[in-house]
Amino acid sequence: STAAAPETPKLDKGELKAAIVRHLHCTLGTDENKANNHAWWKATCAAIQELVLEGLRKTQKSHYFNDTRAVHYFSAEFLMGRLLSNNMHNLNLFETANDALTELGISLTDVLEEEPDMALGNGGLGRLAACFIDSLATMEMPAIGYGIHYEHGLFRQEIKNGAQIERPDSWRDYGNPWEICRPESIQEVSLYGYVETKYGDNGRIQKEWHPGSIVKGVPWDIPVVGYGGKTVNVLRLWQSQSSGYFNWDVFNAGGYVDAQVENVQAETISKVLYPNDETEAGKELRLIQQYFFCACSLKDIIRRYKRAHGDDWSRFTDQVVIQLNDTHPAIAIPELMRILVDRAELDWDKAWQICTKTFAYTNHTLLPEALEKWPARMLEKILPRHLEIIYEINHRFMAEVEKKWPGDNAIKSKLSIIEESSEKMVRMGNLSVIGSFRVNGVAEIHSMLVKKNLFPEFDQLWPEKLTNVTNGITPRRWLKACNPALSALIDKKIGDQWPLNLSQLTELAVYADNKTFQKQFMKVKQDNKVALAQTIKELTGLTVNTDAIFDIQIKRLHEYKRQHLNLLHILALYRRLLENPSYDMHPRVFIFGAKAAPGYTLAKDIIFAINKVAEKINNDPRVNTKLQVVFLPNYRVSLAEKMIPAADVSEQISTAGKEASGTGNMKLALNGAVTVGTLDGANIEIAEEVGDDNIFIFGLTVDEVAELKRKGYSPDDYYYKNAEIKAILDWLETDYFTPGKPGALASVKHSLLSGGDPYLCLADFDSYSAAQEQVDAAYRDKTRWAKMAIMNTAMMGKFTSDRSIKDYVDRVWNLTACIVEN
Ligand code: 26Y
Repeated sequence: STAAAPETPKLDKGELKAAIVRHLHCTLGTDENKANNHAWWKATCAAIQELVLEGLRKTQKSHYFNDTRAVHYFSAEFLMGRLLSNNMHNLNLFETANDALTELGISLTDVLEEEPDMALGNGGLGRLAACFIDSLATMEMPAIGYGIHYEHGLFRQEIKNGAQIERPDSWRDYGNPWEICRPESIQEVSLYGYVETKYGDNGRIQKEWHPGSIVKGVPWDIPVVGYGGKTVNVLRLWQSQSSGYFNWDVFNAGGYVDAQVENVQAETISKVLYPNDETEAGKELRLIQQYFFCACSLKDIIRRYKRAHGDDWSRFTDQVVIQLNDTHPAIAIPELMRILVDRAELDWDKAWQICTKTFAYTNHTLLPEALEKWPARMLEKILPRHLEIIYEINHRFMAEVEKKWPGDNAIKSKLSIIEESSEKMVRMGNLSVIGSFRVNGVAEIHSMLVKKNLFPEFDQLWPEKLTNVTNGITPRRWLKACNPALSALIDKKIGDQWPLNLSQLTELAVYADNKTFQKQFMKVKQDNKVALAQTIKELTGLTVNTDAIFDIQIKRLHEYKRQHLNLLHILALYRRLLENPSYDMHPRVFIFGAKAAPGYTLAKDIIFAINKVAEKINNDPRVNTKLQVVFLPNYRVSLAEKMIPAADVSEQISTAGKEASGTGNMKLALNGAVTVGTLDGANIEIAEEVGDDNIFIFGLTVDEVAELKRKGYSPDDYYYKNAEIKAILDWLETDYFTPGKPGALASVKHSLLSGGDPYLCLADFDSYSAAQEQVDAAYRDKTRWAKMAIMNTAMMGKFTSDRSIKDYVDRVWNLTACIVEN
């Protein structure tokens, strides 16, 4: 590993104590007697931030003097979670801080709870970006994350009478101690207006965009501390602000009130994160958000490049690589072309050569509803010059297609950036493939499907372009910090270098059969379950049985992820227990965490159904010693950190071919949970690593799903042929779970019948139920289960995000580490 080893802490306990108290006095204006936990949190952050900023200065100096090539990770989402604990761990100051605060009479655990999550993302894609910037800094790679400084992150979820309510997330209301405003790097971004065609003296056609309005982008920098504390990179997030001379098309010298309207419009751009994932939100504001952060970021990159290289563009692609996290920042491609052609006056071919050596694109989904398309009319209104450039890119690309497939109009219309539907649409996926030098999927099977089903012709045209980089997770947050007891046990057995070289965990495998180690490992799990039970009690009032199997499904609520398949199985267990009170099963607690997109009705209905079924089962003394169901509200990074260490079973049950990778699957397995999963996404690679004995695979494969769909899938067949399925679905339509309100859960039933069930829940039900019986049997054999759990932790080395980053470095970015001197 190229990463640096953790150093002795830069401060001792006494110095840290003094720094915290100094900030309590001089930054917070309070004292030890008056300060509440929030003030202690802020003072502790400020003390840590001093060291962080020292590292930042040294890093920036090193990068500047070495004139390093850097990756620029463009992402509309960065799901960072909390930073204090992470920064302390990465600076090797966690223990010191714990001791320092203890001596001050303060609990570090309580102080950490004061920090609001930085929830500037929806789920997997946003959290992946956060893990990647952690690994980049740890591996001492010159890198910068670029995104949006949303005023409101993903909504806070409340559950009222079983239903999801969305409340605004106000993570910055009392200040963010980590961010630094950089007014010296403010950028301006144009919108709307029209394009003028001019004829230059050289006879050359010149295009000039006369914008209708201009907004300011204010950068906020969040330091990203690598493990070991040497490299400190930055995450630069743009906040929109009125430029003062905001001048909308129809603006006429209005007064003070009109000026306020402009301010509001400009500030709206970075106001909220769109709470959708996997379903396209065709909103004008979303396009403006995307363009806003891409344009600011490109200007920032070019300013930095010009400071070192002046107007000589010849070295640009040696210094700059831009990774597009899905198509959300794809508008950066025509924006760079505009800058090069209209502003720098390079000829098209030269500009295009630069562009296609600069961008690489990661695809995260095959679901058609998540592939972004923008109406050409909308682009024309907001970004008129960009639409022209896209047409020109497409025109030239179509000529290439004609060369490869002469006269084949079907292929042309499929590969065209422009979809000639009743309303002309711009396909951002096609634009991203055409404008990038590399395109990757996020797990082996997903990348294979990207090649075979999504972009087969692009793969024929450019056989080197499409590739795979399997996702990963940072073991610093997702084992060392979130599971201190397991980390300490691992340290004792194999030393403390595993956070930097996760493959070392295989050294645990020799202890998988060792009775003493099994006891120690399962004792840690048990303690973590007791701690989670306490959290469950606080959040829901429910007392759960900590001797039960903790069976956890945590992820966004979506039909393809099939939380409702889990629910059907819970209902099956409930029925079996009612019909046969001595039905033999080990007690199990099913635990869910999930947010639904606010406009996704069926997803919200499934949350409601889970909560109503939970209420009934938990209050039914006939079954509740064996079966309990918990829905934990407001699932987020900091709650995941409490749930994952306590999981016995990890539910990864998406329809084969639908989950691009999954990353929660990796976090749970790393913490010793055993997966019940389909052959989908990274589950396949997890199964390869842990071995068939240490995972429960069920369900149709990708090929079998395709075959069933081809033959014509009819869920009603299963309903009428399988008495248990019929009974369960009919049960949902009664008022059993919603007394006095029959039919309140009927939408879930009907979504699964008569031409419904698009994700084949009923087809996979029996196989799932059988897998769950195997889980039950395995858990009752304590030795067998302990071995399985240990083997999961031991074999997860592949899934460190350090390995993913190494793959990107080798196969996409071509970076070299820059060692930062201390
Ligand atoms: C177009 C817009 C509404 C949109 C916004 C967010 C579309 C998609 C998304 C987010 C997608 C996402 O989170 N995808 C997940 O990416 C993870 C990281 O690669 C994968 O592990 C996971 O399988 C995939 O669903």
